[in-house]
Amino acid sequence: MVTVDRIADPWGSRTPYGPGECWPTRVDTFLADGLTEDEVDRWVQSATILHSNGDGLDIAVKDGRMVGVRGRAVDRVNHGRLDPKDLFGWQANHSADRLTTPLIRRGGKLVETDWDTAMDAVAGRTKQLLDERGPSSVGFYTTGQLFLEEYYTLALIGHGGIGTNHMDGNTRLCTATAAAALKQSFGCDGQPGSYADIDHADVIALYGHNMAETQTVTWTRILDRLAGPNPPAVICVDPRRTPVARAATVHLAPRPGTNVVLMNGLLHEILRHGWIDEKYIEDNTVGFDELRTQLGDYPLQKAAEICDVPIEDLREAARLLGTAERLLSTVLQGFYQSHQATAAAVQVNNIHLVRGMLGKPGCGILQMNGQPTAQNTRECGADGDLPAFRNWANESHVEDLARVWNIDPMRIPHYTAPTHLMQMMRYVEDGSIRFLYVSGTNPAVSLPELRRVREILSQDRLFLVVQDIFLSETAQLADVVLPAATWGEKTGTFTNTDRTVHLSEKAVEPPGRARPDLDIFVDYARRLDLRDKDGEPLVKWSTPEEAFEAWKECTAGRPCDYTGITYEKLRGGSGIQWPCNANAPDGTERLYENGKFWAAPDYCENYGRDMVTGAPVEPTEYRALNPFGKAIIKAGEYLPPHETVSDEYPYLLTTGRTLYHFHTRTKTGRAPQLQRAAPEVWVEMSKSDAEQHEWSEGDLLRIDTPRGHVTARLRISGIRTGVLFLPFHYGYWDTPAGHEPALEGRAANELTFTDWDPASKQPLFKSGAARVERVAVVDDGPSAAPTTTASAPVAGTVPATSGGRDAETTETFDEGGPR
Ligand SMILES: Nc1nc2c(c(=O)[nH]1)N[C@H]1C(S)=C(S)[C@@H](COP(=O)(O)OP(=O)(O)OC[C@H]3O[C@@H](n4cnc5c(=O)[nH]c(N)nc54)[C@H](O)[C@@H]3O)O[C@H]1N2
Ligand SMILES: Nc1nc2c(c(=O)[nH]1)N[C@H]1C(S)=C(S)[C@@H](COP(=O)(O)OP(=O)(O)OC[C@H]3O[C@@H](n4cnc5c(=O)[nH]c(N)nc54)[C@H](O)[C@@H]3O)O[C@H]1N2
Ligand SMILES: [Mo]
Repeated sequence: MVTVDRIADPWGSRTPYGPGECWPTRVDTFLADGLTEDEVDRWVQSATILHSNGDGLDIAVKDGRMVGVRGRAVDRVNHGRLDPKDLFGWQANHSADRLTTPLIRRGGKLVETDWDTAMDAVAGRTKQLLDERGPSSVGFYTTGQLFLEEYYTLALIGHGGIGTNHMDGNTRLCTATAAAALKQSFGCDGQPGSYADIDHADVIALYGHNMAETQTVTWTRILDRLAGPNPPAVICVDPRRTPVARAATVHLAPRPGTNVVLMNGLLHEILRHGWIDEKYIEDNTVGFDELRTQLGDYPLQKAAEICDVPIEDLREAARLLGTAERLLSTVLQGFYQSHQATAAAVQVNNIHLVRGMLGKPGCGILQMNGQPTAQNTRECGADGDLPAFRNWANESHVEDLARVWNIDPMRIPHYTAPTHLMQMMRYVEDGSIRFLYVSGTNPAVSLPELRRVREILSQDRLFLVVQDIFLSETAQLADVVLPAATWGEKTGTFTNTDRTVHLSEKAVEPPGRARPDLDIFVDYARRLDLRDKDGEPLVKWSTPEEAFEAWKECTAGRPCDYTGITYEKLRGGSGIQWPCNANAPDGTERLYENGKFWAAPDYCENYGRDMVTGAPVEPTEYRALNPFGKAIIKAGEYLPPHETVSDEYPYLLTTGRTLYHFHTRTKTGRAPQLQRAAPEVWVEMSKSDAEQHEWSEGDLLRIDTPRGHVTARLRISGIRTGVLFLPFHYGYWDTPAGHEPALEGRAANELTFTDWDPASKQPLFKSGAARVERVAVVDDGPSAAPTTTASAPVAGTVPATSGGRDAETTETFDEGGPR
């Protein structure tokens, strides 16, 4: 056993291994207040909730309180390891400022109330609007952070009970493009690959994915391969010098907004060399000829110029991709939150399709998720899909769903695709949506163009319900605030990026009168008196396990088949990958083995969309294109971004994450070790840009776009010249009293604009142009940005980020220690 400061060393000790070997176990433990494992009363099984990895862990309980966490050695995902956010973030559950009682707005102020009063107000306003204005006046905006059972219940209430088409999740901001890209290429959502592909791959390509900071345990698996015999080559596509870039064999740092041309250039080169599997293409795909024609316009030289990347680096990346024997690709927000998000992400799928690299060990595609339970938001239909990957444009799928729910098919709106969030916000702005029920998300910090968002959410005519665990920036604008119990205080299941389903058991009681989200939704349905066609209650369950059993019925015969999973089966061991049914009782590691896809016209989840206009492909058109349900190769034409640099706004602005914080920091900002590691907002700029202005590390800068401004201290980092980066974690809940949000200007989304990818409708957080000026020379040292991450300073004089005594954790190894 060794002791490690996991703030100073976020990835912990190496356990090197070679290709095809099993990733060694390393069990990470953190117990608060110097407790030892012997002093813990109970360990309660769960999985991690601050990213999409789904690392198995046990929660330590003493005297009815959480006191720590320990990774689960038996879990297929993490083999015992934990991320710093998971080691320390649970402490937020015990914060003194948790919401413990419902709040209602009276005389302009939020005041405490009881559950009956609060829920009667919520259900009462819903009924009133349904009578006066119909179902389209009611909207739901949920998250990727609740449990499967909760989403399925919400989807039933919204789609089946109230009959509104206005239901989406913050997954729209997060993984809408992952889903869209999978639907475009394979006719259906669901990751083809498995995390275990890391054990086999000889080339790993990460596209716009800072995995080292955002899926740290999966990155540890790659680091362990890199430290072992016959390590894989790593390709990184990111304009910043992230820890991934630092470890990469080839780092391509394109100009933001040029991903499609980069991908087309790489594909052009792959085709030019004939690095393709013609038999695979012939047997298993449609659309290759169009791709070949399209790629004629994208010689490598053009990509090098538009992306401003050295052509030798592009050539080397293409060679690695083209000659890989086992290629693993991962894609995330650097692609998904750009204009042309879907077009870019689909080109990654195309590389695998033309090379026949799918459904075999090491040949995975991970169109990554971000949030821990985003996969379930999508599967359950709480986000602009129908449950269990049913196709809203296929009448027989809607009828089948109505059968499961025992309602008339006409009750389920399907005249058009479910409304996406950005459109819902427009409807709220216009006043056609008058009731918005927000659960588990904080749009007043996480949506683009915050000044507009605040205006929309504070309108008098809008009835805003916010179900959260803290009085977030959004909750402060609500008419009713519902206090939720969260992870560790309630039971449920959730599914990670590689389709692994975990059970998370209740470990402790929620604070005060807070209730699990499931109980609140069920209560809401009861008060609305929603009924099926026999007059029975529409929502027929009240416990998580009952909800799970109902969900299983809904998934029978669909791609995400859960029928072989039970709570009992999830207890004790590892998570299980869907599909899991009578044919695959232990789950399914990889999809699309032997070129079998879920893309048949009668079965597929979606017919796809035009990637330039976003128009849905018509069923007849799809049937003609893909009668036998093969994989679909879709070419993408490069279009320049809508907003780009000008004399007035000469910098490209991009935003994203740091290792130590999760989103709007409602949890990580309340965990002292994490908050200390990244206490305030900063802005990253390259050394040459800073030198040109004669600005120094730590200077206070003001960043402006036409939407607003942010002030932040300068970190001179390895970012691409001409690009600025802001972390988006810093909202206003912990700014000192008396500071006006708009004046304070520290949330990155004050700057971002209202625009989205046409196919996935995902907003563009990684584009835009900005101007920057210095407002003060600060000579009390460097900015507070972490030094261990992408924000590493170029100057060697900045003190290293470290955690200190209360950040010490332990690591326990298989056979006596790290090799
Ligand atoms: N520590 C931490 N981990 C998290 C989260 C968190 O908040 N904190 N959130 C979770 C969630 S919900 C998500 S969605 C994921 C997100 O995980 P990531 O996508 O890995 O995180 P981001 O920082 O948003 O963006 C990734 C990278 O995109 C790069 N980028 C910016 N513009 C471009 C571009 O035009 N082209 C390319 N190729 N790259 C570009 C940025 O420099 C950045 O390093 O992380 C999950 N894990
Ligand atoms: N500029 C910029 N903006 C971005 C991004 C970016 O990269 N750049 N990334 C986008 C992405 S990928 C994402 S995922 C979003 C995230 O944006 P949000 O979803 O708005 O961020 P969170 O802070 O995770 O908000 C979750 C809320 O749910 C609450 N909560 C936690 N657990 C529970 C629970 O069990 N029940 C209930 N009811 N509530 C709970 C938390 O207290 C918090 O208020 O941000 C997006 N916005
Ligand atoms: Mo996300």
